[in-house]
Amino acid sequence: MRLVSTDVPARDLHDDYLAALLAADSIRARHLIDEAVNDGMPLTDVYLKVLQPALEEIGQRWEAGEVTIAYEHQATAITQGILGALGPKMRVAPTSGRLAVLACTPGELHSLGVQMIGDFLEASGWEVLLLGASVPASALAGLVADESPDVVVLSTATAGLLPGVEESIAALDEVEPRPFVAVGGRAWRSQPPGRAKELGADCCVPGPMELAQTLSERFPPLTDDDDELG
Ligand code: B12
Repeated sequence: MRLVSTDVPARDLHDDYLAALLAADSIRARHLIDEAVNDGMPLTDVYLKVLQPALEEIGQRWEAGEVTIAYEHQATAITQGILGALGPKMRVAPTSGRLAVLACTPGELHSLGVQMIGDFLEASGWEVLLLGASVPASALAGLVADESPDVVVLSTATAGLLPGVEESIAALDEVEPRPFVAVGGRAWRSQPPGRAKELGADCCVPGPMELAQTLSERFPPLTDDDDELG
């Protein structure tokens, strides 16, 4: 994964990509991203400086009544398709021996953020089980009991759905061994510091870079010795 970043081209690409989305020009939108990636733009920049802010801008315009829900839906569908093509380019063979289960909390339909998180973790050598939108707490806990991941990542974008985080963590508390629980997503931006800990989460960081960093420190790659002990 290339981490060197050049802000101006990313800003220009963001503007062009947003214009293509607003013009419902899926061919141009995909072409712009393909070209930037082929020209060597770091995928982390494409994700965090182009795709994510373009969708945020679409959301603001939808909220302001400037674009309809139909334009928001097609912008999301185009971006989801692009993520599907870029994900495999981010991925490296799992090298850490670590497993993460990723899910949106109950009722939460915003699933692109958790998909991005999965791509960043896979780029860091994690094996990822991506469950996607609105995973009921009991079903999540059942899968976690079966798979014994090191980490469960819970994503919540809608502020009104934060009670689902507490419900999910309560269900995970019953699983033995209890996994490390990381929470995040847009809904947390409006929460006071310490709120995530109060709900029982082990960590709450803003974005995928910070999460990958935190988890690589907390869960260093397993060695052959760990296998023998385990
Ligand atoms: C696309 C979209 C939808 C789509 C989602 C489709 C899909 N498959 O995901 C649909 C149409 C379903 C939808 C529905 C709704 N939406 Co909507 N939606 C959006 C929009 C435009 C883009 C979301 C997106 O994909 N962003 C890009 C991703 C990559 O960003 P992200 O989710 O923030 O994720 C990043 C970080 O937050 C972080 N992250 C995410 N998860 C985690 C987890 C961990 C552990 C960590 C560390 C980090 C992390 O990393 C990601 C990458 O950087 C946003 C606008 C916006 N500002 O985001 C509104 C927005 C989120 N939606 C909004 C609303 C109001 C709704 C609805 C309530 C509308 C309605 N009346 O029905 C419903 C709620 C549905 C539900 N129950 O969840 C509001 C939320 C406001 C609020 N205060 O909560 C927003 C902000 C729009 C707005 N400006 O008003 N929406």
